[in-house]
Amino acid sequence: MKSGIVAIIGRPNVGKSTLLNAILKHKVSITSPKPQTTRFNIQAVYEDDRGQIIFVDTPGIFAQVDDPLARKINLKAEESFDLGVDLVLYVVDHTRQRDVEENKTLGIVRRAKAPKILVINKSDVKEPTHIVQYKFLEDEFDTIIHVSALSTHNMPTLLDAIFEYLPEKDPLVDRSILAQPALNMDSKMFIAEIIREKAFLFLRSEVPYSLTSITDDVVERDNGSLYIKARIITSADRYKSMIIGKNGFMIKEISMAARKELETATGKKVFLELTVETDPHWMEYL
Ligand SMILES: Nc1nc2c(ncn2[C@@H]2O[C@H](COP(=O)(O)OP(=O)(O)OP(=O)(O)O)[C@@H](O)[C@H]2O)c(=O)[nH]1
Ligand SMILES: [Mg+2]
Repeated sequence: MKSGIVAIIGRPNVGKSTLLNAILKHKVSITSPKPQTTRFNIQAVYEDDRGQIIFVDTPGIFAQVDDPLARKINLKAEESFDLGVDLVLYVVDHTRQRDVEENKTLGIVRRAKAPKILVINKSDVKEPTHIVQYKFLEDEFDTIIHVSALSTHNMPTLLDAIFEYLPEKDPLVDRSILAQPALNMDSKMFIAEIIREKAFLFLRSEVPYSLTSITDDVVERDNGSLYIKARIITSADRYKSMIIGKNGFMIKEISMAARKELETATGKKVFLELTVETDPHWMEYL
């Protein structure tokens, strides 16, 4: 039996969370076209007859740390190494140029003592490509694998390579007692994340970075439906009115998309009561 902890590292938006969901064939981590979607390390278990892998999806590392949220998220990515990782997946996006963020991320990856796999993501996109800028990495990494997390292309090859580098060890957790693969997220947190994902999708420019989301109540009613009460918390009133939108249009859109996804995930009818409030200090509680 093989087992171990595998950290997924890369600059924002390269597709780390999409990759984790693709490997697990289960959504545990939210994704969006905007950078800095993931805000905390998400741990999830994969298991088959070869053994057990605990994946840690990390927030993308970004160079500009001029606001408190960015600073905290950067620290979270580095904290994943404190878990004592057995393998690092360094994910790069060949469709984007290398930049200062990429160099900073590589610097962190280089500090890890574990074996490292270079995962070149978005292989479904042929143009534009900056693949030549990543060529120099080939000597540094134990293996290089081209994947498309979106189309799930090459996931079995990636899993084969991961198992190859993991140590012979007994499983770290008892997967049979877990209802789903996520280890450090309960259903309330997952619901809040789905709401935040929809906010990232529908809100423009800096608004998604001004907010967080909290689930207050999840009640299963006698008829089997779920009643969920949740809040979006934002740092300023001007953001609050943008999140609510004209005649409540925006909050309705976010709420409807979240409700639909939660209905699909749970197989239950969902009532979602979603409100918006202002708290300029929410980042301090993160
Ligand atoms: N075309 C294509 N798009 C992808 C692929 N993988 C991810 N994406 C897209 O890239 C964007 C970012 O994906 P995420 O998984 O949220 O990226 P991330 O690295 O987790 O980003 P942060 O959490 O912000 O660090 C999303 O719009 C994904 O749909 C891929 O293989 N091909
Ligand atoms: Mg992510």
